[in-house]
Order: sequence, then structure tokens, then C-alpha cells
Amino acid sequence: MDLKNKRVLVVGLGKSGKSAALFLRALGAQVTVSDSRSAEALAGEIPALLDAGIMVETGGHGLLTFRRQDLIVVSPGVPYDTPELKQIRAFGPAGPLIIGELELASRFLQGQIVAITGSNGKTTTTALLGKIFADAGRPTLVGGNIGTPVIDLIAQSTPQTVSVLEVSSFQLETVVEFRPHIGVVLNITQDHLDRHGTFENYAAMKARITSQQTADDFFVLNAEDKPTQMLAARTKAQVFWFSGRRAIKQGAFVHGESVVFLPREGARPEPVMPLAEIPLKGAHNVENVLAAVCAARLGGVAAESIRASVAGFKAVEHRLEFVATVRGVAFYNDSKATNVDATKKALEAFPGGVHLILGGKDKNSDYTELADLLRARVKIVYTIGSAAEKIERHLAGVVKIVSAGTLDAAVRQAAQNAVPGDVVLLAPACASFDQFTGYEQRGRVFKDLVQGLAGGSV
Ligand code: UMA
Repeated sequence: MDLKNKRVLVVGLGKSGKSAALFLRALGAQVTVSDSRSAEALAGEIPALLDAGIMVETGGHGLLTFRRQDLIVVSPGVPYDTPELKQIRAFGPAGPLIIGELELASRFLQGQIVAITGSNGKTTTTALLGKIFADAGRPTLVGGNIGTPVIDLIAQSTPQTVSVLEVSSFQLETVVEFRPHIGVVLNITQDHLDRHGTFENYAAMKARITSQQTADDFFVLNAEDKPTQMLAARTKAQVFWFSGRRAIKQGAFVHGESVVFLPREGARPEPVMPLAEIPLKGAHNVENVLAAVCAARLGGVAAESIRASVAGFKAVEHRLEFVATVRGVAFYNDSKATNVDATKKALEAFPGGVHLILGGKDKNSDYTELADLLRARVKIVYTIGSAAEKIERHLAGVVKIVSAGTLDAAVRQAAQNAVPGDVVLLAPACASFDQFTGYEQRGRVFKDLVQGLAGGSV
């Protein structure tokens, strides 16, 4: 891809946009960045861009800015059907190519790509798989939706590098030639319907992870998740499965009390590790481990090395992360539970006595799906954020609900109501953007509030 003197527009000046703009400029492109935020809000970012010779448009997107480009690189958080992008797409092949940061980066990244997607568990699986490859002595880079733009990995990559990438549906929406050597789909459940419209559209975005794979590549799928299973018919790659419930033809599964790997149909299962050595809570984490085991074996890592890496893995921040025990009550931060399914998975990890904090920015979700688990395991729900009223309507009569409004009030009230042995769980089933800058900030605020409860003496 020769970008010298090409006119390139980068839409969105978050992490991805900033990295993309500076990278494109270094390749000699004439770069403009356009962001809907005001110049004041972006004051910290603009000088470095101007110094690099990048033009900056703030406070909205001008259609003319979009029109005169050879290439448009869209940040993942920018909706596909933004009016300006819609108009540009209407030009068809006569208009500029529109891609995302993942597509751009993957055209320059050296070595092999292992890409992980799914509605839930992708950050944990990506971090775990990155550790497995690195522990095995392979030159490894980790990035993508997990927080480091893929563009930032390019400079360090070599032909021997394994890049383990967390890829979101937002990123997959704008791929064209992206081709991971190993693609993993963990699960596909209702999420981001505010952006993708229907479940079918959302599943179609996830399917794009395999669209360029060939028979030389591997596609690892969850055998227990129907929408994921159906992707097997849409790939040219060799399909491997993982299952927490039964033996499968080829891939990773639980056999008795152990994780095993079957390299091909009819082979003897290779023992990988006892289930008891998995340090993460919840059945969904066993699935994440199985997916990582399968991808790591396909990537050539020995079973003994995988076993040691998994056993030494620590839960990722904000994913069912134990915070502290205060006066006999355990507090868990699952701020990353930004959809209903993730909240269900979190609840399944606790037998009962849960005080659950729910709410934030609604994503067109159906909270009635939580009813059975709430009845069985939750004492009180505390609602926060702009989705509170809808959640209360959906769950009326199911469980006792306290309208807390803010996270601060929810933590205080939950701490007052909980008795020793109970659990206070932040697993909000919503995005955070109504009250926080992201799920990371929401999780950190929660942890600070918990630490503050006992004056720090927890
Ligand atoms: N913006 C516009 N016009 C618009 C919409 C947004 O200009 O119409 C601007 C905003 O004003 C802002 C910028 O775009 O300045 C934000 O871009 P972005 O939302 O793409 O954020 P980045 O900082 O580039 O972070 C992105 C991912 N964010 C999203 O997908 C929303 C990060 O994933 C990712 O870690 C990062 O790239 C590096 O790859 C976060 C996320 O929430 C963690 N992901 C979702 C999830 O996990 O559920 C998909």
C-alpha cells in the first residue's frame, strides 16, 4: 500500500485515530484528522498533530473534508452510517476506500496474526494467549480492542512475531483483506444492537474475521454456542472446536477433570492440564481457557508450557476482578460486563447472596433475560445511570430493586444491606458512557469506593 502523497482522512481522534494519523504521516501521506469533539476538548492532542504536519478539523465532520480524499480511515467508535460516510459510500468504487485502523495496520504488520473475537471473554482470552506465546519464548505482541492500537505494534513486529489481537465487531466492520492465521470466535450473544441494528448484522460483522482465511489457516469455534457454530459453514479455514461440556472431533475440551486437546479426528486426546489448576472464576473462564489452549496448540506451543502459563495467569482488571473483603462482604469488579450476557456469566460464578449493581447507558438490551438468575442468586439490584428506568420496568416483581442513581450511592447502600458472606458485584449489563469515560474508569471508581468503605482498612 503506497501512501506517499496520498490524501488520507482519519475520522475520530481517540487512541486509534491518533496512532493512525501519525503513522500515515510518517509514510508521507497528506493527513487530515476530523473529530466531532471541540478544539477545547482536544487541546491536549492537537499540538503534536500540527507539529507533525497533520491538518485537524474539530467540532464536527465537514462533508467537503470527506470528499477530497484518496483513503478514509475510520476509528472503531465512529458509526458505520454516519451521514458523511454514507454519502461517500454512495460514490461506490469511484469514491475513496474506507477502512478501519485494524485493516490499515494489518497490511503493515509482519509475522503471524492470531485474532480473537466474541461478545464476551475476548480480553481475557487475548491476554492469556499472549502470555502463553510469550512464556513459550515466541516474540509476541498483544493489542487491538484490548487497548493498544494495532498500528502501535507495527514498528516492533518481525517475520517471526506472533501478534495476538482482540478484535471487536466495530473493528471487523471495516476490514477488507484482514486475514488472521488463527481466528477465534468465543461466543456471539446480543450486544451492540444500538450500533449494528439487528443480531444478524452483528453476527455478520463477527463472521468477517474469517472471510479472507484460506485452507492454510485455522478457525477456532465454540461448539456450545449456536450462532458461533454456524460460522463453520462460512469459512475456508480448518475448523477446530472447543467445548466445556463434551468431547468434540478436533480441538480442546474437558475430559473428566482435565483439559485435553485432540489434534485431529480419531487421534488420542493429549492431556493439557487439570481443571483445578485454572486460576480464574466461572464456567465461562473455562471456555476462555479452552479457546486459548486450542489456539496455542495450533500455534505450536507445547502442552506442558501452556499448562504452566495458564496456572500462573491473573484475572484481567475489570473482569470479575476480586477487589476486597470489607466486614465479611466480598466486592467484585466486573465493569467489563457491558451487556446482558456478560452479566449472566458473572452471576453464574456466584451461588447466591449477591447485591448486583446494574445500569449505565442502555444498548437496546432486553433485561428480562436476567430474571431467572436474579431470582435464584440475587438479594437486591441497585440501578444506576440512564438505563435505570428501563431496567426497573423490565425487572419489576422479579427482585427487590433500589434506585441508587450513581455508583457511589449504589456501593454505599449495598455495603449497608449486605451481611457477612454476601457478595457485592458490579456487573452492569450496560455501556458506561452516560456517567464515565469508559468501563475502565467505571471499574476504577468502583474499586476506589470499595477501598474507601473501611477507610482503606480492607
Ligand atoms: N468520534 C467522532 N465522530 C463520531 C464518533 C466519535 O469524531 O461520529 C470521535 C470521538 O469524539 C473520539 C474518537 O472518535 O475523539 C473516539 O474514537 P473511538 O471510540 O474509536 O476510541 P479509541 O480511543 O480510538 O478506542 C478504540 C476502541 N474504542 C471503541 O471501539 C469504542 C477501544 O476499545 C480500543 O481499545 C482502541 O480503539 C484501540 O484499539 C474500547 C471499547 O469500548 C475498549 N470497545 C468496545 C467494547 O469492547 O465493547 C467495542
